[in-house]
Amino acid sequence: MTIEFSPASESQITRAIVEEFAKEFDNYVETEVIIVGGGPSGLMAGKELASRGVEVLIIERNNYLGGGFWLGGFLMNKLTVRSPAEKILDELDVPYKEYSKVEGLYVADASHACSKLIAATCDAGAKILNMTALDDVVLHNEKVSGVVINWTAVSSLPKEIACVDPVSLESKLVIDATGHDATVVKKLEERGLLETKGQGAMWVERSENLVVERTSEFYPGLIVTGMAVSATYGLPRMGPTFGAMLMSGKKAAEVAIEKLKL
Ligand code: 48H
Repeated sequence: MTIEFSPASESQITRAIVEEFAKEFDNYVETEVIIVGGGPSGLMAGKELASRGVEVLIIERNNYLGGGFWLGGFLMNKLTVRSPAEKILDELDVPYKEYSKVEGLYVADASHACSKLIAATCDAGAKILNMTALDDVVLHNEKVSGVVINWTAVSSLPKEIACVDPVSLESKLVIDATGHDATVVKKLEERGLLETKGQGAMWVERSENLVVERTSEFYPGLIVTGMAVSATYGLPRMGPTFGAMLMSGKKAAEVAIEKLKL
């Protein structure tokens, strides 16, 4: 079988990429919401916001999205959610089954769940900058007003051969979805503007409801979601069960929408 691909030269392919990237980047230099971290909570927040018509940009330091959602527990490609979070798996059209010995505990294939969530977030219209790491925050009049970013690779270059200045993006709100590191919150803590408690020990039955409950604006302009909430408030951890991550992402989006209305 012979297939004839459309003609395109090397330079045309390069221009297609550069021009489209530049146009999109330019649109998001000033935007409504920037989410730092493309794990389950950040993706969920991005999907909800974009599907409600909010301009949203997700900054992810890895070359892949999904964070800890890809692996589930202990490299076994299975993750769990506890009721009522299976409703989110239904929304995402992720197949799952109830664990036969525990009512309300559901098991899904991690790679299937993660790829569906990524696809839903992109389909909703959220834009992604990957291989891009948070370097700092933009702070105007004691309100987080954007982020300072650099290519992830820059941090692994020896300082003596490359000093690459980062660039800044402005936004009405920033969401810290960076997981256990709570990287955005830590930028404010480094300056003595707030204090975090560090993550608590494992206690699944106490952890998930608390994460969702505490998902909120932690500092003017900065909403915290997912494991960043645990690290910020010193809440117990929950191990490889992801319902709270998804529900916290949804709540972060609701909080953002309320703030954007003000
Ligand atoms: C750009 C960054 C930066 C940065 C980090 O870890 P994640 O999956 O986070 P959550 O909160 O959405 O989900 C947590 C979950 O995966 C988990 O670990 C659970 C439930 N643990 C329970 C337990 O007891 O251990 O995703 C965070 C994302 C990752 O993709 C990072 O690469 C990214 O944020 N990220 N991106 N700039 N400075 N720091």
